[in-house]
Amino acid sequence: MVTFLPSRPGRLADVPSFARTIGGAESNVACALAAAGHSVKWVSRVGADGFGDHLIAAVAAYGVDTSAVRRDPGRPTGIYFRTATDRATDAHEVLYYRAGSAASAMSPANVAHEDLGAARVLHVSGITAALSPDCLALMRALTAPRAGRPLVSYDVNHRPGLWRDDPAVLLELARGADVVFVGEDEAQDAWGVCGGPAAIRDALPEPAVLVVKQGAEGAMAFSRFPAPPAIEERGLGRSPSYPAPAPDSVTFVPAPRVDVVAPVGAGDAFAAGFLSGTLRGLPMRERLRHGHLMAAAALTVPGDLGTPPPTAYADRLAALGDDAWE
Ligand code: KDG
Repeated sequence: MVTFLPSRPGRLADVPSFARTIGGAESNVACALAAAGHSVKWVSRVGADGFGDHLIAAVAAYGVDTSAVRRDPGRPTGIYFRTATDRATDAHEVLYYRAGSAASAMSPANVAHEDLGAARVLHVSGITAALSPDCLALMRALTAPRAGRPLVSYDVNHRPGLWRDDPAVLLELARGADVVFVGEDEAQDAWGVCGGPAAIRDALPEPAVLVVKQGAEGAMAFSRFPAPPAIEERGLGRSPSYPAPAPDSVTFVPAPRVDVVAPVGAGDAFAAGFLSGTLRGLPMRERLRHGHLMAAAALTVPGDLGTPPPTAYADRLAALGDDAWE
């Protein structure tokens, strides 16, 4: 999506002008992963309009392969406006113009398996499921078990402003994924699951890896694999031969303290850092730390995309002892 950021704080009704930039959960993850040196392809649909040109060029400038982004001459590129985050209440206003957008017409019929290529990881977001019945069907197809499937990573991303149906479908989709990211607050809002990370894991035992984000506190990962790198080394996406549930290993990593400018995009950055660590076969603690470091970069800028520390420096921070990290 093209994103419009306000020129000054205040209510949507009072902000006089907005600056154009880019946003959208999946493209944010793609840009952050490409910035971290990974080979990334973004699969989407945008309008055959100037905003679509801008979006493709801006995402490509991060090093993302945009060859699987289709142009739709009959539908516009999705856009949205948002206000600055009120630091006292953590609230901001969002105004979406994406009903009938090119992306909302994505479906199992127009997203080709070839577009996914030989990817090791496929990252999807619950936001897409909210856009239209066709998009929900696509999400169901992508998270369905099949032989040879890439590792499917899924960020729940509950956006109450987009849901007309019951967001419980976000839980159904999560059950089909291999790696799931969910905020403790969104599990409560969308599914009514209270009681913290352990209660969320009880409600969602299927994914091999479940990462529960606890805001400024940190994040907790539940992993069914005692040696997490085995997941991607074996190329293990959910298939009919998916391994039987095993006891979890549980890893908590506190988040570094930062002066938050805007929280939007931080979850995407966290997912990118975690997936980068996953693709590199790092231990779980370091995957979570890379997630936090990328999220910190996004939290401290007004837009969705921050500038994370260079990988070599982030690796040194991620390998610190617990006392130094905290
Ligand atoms: O995660 C960031 C996204 O929320 C933002 O870029 C816009 O995709 C978006 C949405 O629907 O909220």
